[in-house]
Amino acid sequence: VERAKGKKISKPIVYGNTATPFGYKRESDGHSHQWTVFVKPYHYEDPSLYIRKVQFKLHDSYANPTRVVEKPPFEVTETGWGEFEVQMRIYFVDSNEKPITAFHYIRLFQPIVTLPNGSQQVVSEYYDEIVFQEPTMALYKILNDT
Ligand code: SLL
Repeated sequence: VERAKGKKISKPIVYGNTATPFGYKRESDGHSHQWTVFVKPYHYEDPSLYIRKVQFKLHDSYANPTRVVEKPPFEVTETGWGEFEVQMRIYFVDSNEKPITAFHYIRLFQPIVTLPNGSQQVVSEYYDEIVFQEPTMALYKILNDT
């Protein structure tokens, strides 16, 4: 395949989780929080132009811990009682690009952020960039247009 020689394109992303406490511990399973773990573009753009799917690997205490999300938003919402590390494997539309793996430690208790409407939420998120070194010409065009 033809590659964009000497070119490199970065896609800014944000990954992390939000969480909200129920305010009590549920009798049936001991769960105390609802949370969402996500990977999203930092800029306003359609990530499905270059991301094919994201596989989230949850803690083994979850039923079906491997969750595959094939369209945006690339996120998983669950309930639970404990914090743990999620593995996120990002697969690209261009099959010449190897999947990349990122890890995020799901936070349920800290840090608390106050939203503009006054409500509070736990938010733990990180900025990162996916760097495509000498992408194929096809991908180079797509990335430059998004
Ligand atoms: C650890 N931090 O690393 C602990 C484990 C597990 C979290 C935390 C609920 C699972 C379920 C849940 O919150 N698990 O009931 O489905 O060992």
